[in-house]
Amino acid sequence: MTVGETTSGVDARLVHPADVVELTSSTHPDESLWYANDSPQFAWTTAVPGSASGYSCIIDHDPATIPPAVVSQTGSAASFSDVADGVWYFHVRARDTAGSWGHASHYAVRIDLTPPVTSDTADGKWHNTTVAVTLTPNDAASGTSGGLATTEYAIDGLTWLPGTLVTLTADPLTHTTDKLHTISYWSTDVIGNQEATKTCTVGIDTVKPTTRAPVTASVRRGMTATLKYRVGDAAPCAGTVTVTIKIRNRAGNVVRTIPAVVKTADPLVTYTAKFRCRLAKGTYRFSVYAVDPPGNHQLKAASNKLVVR
Ligand SMILES: [Ca+2]
Ligand SMILES: [Ca+2]
Repeated sequence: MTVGETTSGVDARLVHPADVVELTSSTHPDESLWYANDSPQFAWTTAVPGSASGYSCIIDHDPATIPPAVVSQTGSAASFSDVADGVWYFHVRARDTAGSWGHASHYAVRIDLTPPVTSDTADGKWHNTTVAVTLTPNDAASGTSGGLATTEYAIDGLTWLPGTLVTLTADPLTHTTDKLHTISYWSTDVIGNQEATKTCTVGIDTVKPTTRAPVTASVRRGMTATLKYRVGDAAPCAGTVTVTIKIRNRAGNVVRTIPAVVKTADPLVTYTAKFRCRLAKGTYRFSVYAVDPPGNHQLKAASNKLVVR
């Protein structure tokens, strides 16, 4: 509570008999602390008990508001409800029985009923290298620093750990961490308002896709050639691969590239690539390349013969 103004720590004016003293709050007893209570109550007395004939009260966000010289109530207590989150200041001054107003008194209340909101940097995509996900809690009232503020996360529903940096390790040698990982997380603010658990996903896939070209192709020059192929990618994976086909002559030079297409990775499905064949008569080889969304390329491109008659 602050009574009137001071200069250099010395009270700069005389005490008015109706000055409000002992302004307290039973609901928010410490002005420096946050409370999860939006119904603050205040009570006070005057310097000379019984000297007041009425009071002027206001609650706002300004620490130094002087309530107007208009009696708003006669009792020496006030309460409010549904007060929004934030720092508020209750102001009160009293009028004595002769109509003279005392100095204003002020009381700060800090209200926070709202949990923080945590954001994440997960992209929900598949990766073949280690991924770091950053969790960032935000809280407009009591904040996320100190007190009961914390952020906790769990990877795939396992151990909950405090922290804001989540590392999903990729191991291309053992593939043991390959998975569509789910990160669960929540934060609390300084006074412990807890956010409902949120989740995000990050896929780790270090396994290369595979291609097959089980059928020899044959085409009359000038007609449409049909190249058959299959593509696979072991789970866990995104389920699609980007396929490119290159046709080489006997010397090994690429003479035609079939533009990349995205296909569902299913080793049981035979796909076809068609093109109008203007290649010279002869024997060629077509090779099927695949890359999965995280960027793993097939180890050995399947290939087969293309005969142009
Ligand atoms: Ca809060
Ligand atoms: Ca893969």
